[in-house]
Order: sequence, then C-alpha cells, then structure tokens
Amino acid sequence: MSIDKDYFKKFIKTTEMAAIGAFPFIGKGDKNAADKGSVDKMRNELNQIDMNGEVVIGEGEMDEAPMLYIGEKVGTHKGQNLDIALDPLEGTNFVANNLPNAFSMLAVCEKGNLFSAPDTYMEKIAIGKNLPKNLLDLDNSVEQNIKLLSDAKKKSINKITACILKRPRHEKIIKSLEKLNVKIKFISDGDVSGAISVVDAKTNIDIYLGIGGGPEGVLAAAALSCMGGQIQTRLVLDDEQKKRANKLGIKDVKRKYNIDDMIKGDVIFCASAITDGDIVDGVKDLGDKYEVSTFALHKNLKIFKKIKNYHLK
Ligand code: VTB
Repeated sequence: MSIDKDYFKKFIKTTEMAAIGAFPFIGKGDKNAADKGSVDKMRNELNQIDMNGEVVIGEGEMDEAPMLYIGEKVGTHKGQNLDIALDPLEGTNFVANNLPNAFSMLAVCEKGNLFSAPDTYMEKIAIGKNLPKNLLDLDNSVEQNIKLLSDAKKKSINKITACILKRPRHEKIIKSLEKLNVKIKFISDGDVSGAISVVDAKTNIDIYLGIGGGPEGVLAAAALSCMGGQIQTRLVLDDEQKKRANKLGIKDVKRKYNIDDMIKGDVIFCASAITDGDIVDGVKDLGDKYEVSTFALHKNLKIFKKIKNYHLK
C-alpha cells in the first residue's frame, strides 16, 4: 500500500502555510509567538485535507492544547487513515533571532507505520546512503563507529566530518572526536537538518550523532528513509518519562530503533524553510504574495523535490 499521490501537494501546502505563519515573527525575539503562528496555520491546513489523520508526534500531550498535540485527530474524517509527525516550527530560536535553518515540517505514514516517540530526549546516530545496513551502533564507542564508517567509506578518519549539537551533555563525545582528529560541525539547534545533512553530498557531513529531541529524531528518520540514509535511535528517559512512554505503548524503554523500526512502508516528508536554509531558501515577502520553498519527498513514488510556490496574501 502507498499513500495516495494526491496527498503530496496537500501536505506541501500545509508546511508552506505554517512557514508563512511564522514569517512575521522572524527576528522579533518571541519564540512562542512564532511557534503559535506556525501551529495555527498548520492545524487549519491539516483540517481541510480529506483524511482520517492523527497526530502521533506533535507539540505536546493532550492537556497542552492548543498546541497540535499527540492524539489530536486532523482532517475531514474522509479518506485514508494516516499518522502524522509534525514540527510546525523546528528551530524556534532561529526564527526569534533571524538565523538560518528554521523549518516547518511534517512526515506522514499510513496508520500504524510511524513510531510515536514521546517528547523526550533521544540518542541518535545517522549516516548517509550506500553504506552497509545497520553499520553503526549506539552501543559502540565513538572510536569504533568512526572507524567502521571510515573503513566503509574508504575515507581517512581525519577527513570524516561529524555534526553535533553544541551542548554540555556532548562533552565526552566531542573529546573523543577531537582525539580522533575528526572534523566537527557544531550546530546550535535544528537537529533534524543536522541529521538529514548526512545524505546531502554538498554538506560533506559523514555522520550526525548525539542527543536531541525524540520527535525530531523520528522526523529525521522519515526524511532519511526516503533518501536511503540510516539512523539508529534510543530514547533517553527519566522515571516520569518512562511512564509516559509506557502510555504510548513503548514497553522496552531501552530499545534501540533502526530506521525500519521507526518508519514502516510509505512516507511523505515535507519541510518548508522559514529562514534561509542549507537545503532551500526561506520565505520571501514579494509584496502581494509570499514565495515559499519546500524540500518534499514521497518514498514509494521516488519523488525528491525542491519546490517553490507562491501564495497570495
Ligand atoms: C534539538 C533541536 C531543536 O532542541 O532537538 C534540541 O532539533 C534538543 O533540545 O531545534 P535542547 O535544546 O534541550 O538541547 C532544539 O534545539 C529546540 O527545540
């Protein structure tokens, strides 16, 4: 089974409108207002689509409404049964501070095929295409993983580039990378783009690793699954979060997830840039209309597109 091809354009429009929703807040220092701008537009678009949609990865849990919460039903209740992972504004700091790489994004699978990760931290390790399946493992040392990657890519270790969120929690990993003389590309936020960068030859990034948001890990997995990349993840949970994970149906909280465990079957992934991104340009105000650029993928149809559309004000 595939996701009906007619949905592709509709989901692209959804992230486009969400990006436009955040646009007035670029550089205004207000993360929450920007987020709300995107959420409201995204919900409005989703609810116009003929589908039985359910948010499985969202902005919070039920009591945190009016965010697009986990379990929220979206669409007109006619059409295919779809599960949706969304991040109406990935990179709230980027919008607030007018920095590159803020996106509105979502991923869609058929019902039951998308891992419903709780809004907690997640360990991640991602690599690009044409590499042996499940080459790396979160239980290996950084040294072992880099060596495996260097051998598989026939690229010497000092030419390998690793991307990682700049956070104190990564001190140990960063020390290991430095000792190996690996090139490091630090990012301040936005680890979906960071993880996806491993499949973009232009970035020269060979591996993404470290701890970031769980929802962002699944969104990255959706994009990587369309592009032939790999990612392995494991939730990082305190006792309270373990209970929440159990409620979402996760029994083994220490489980490692490979890409096929998180994303099954067909998937659509759309990311519209709000501020200029490495992948596509940000929203442009052309006076009477907005220009919006989207990076859009449909796995089964092998569609991999960068699309520019215009929306009248
Ligand atoms: C990442 C990144 C997000 O949060 O998931 C990160 O993708 C992880 O959380 O853009 P901390 O900021 O607590 O380290 C963001 O940076 C913001 O949601």
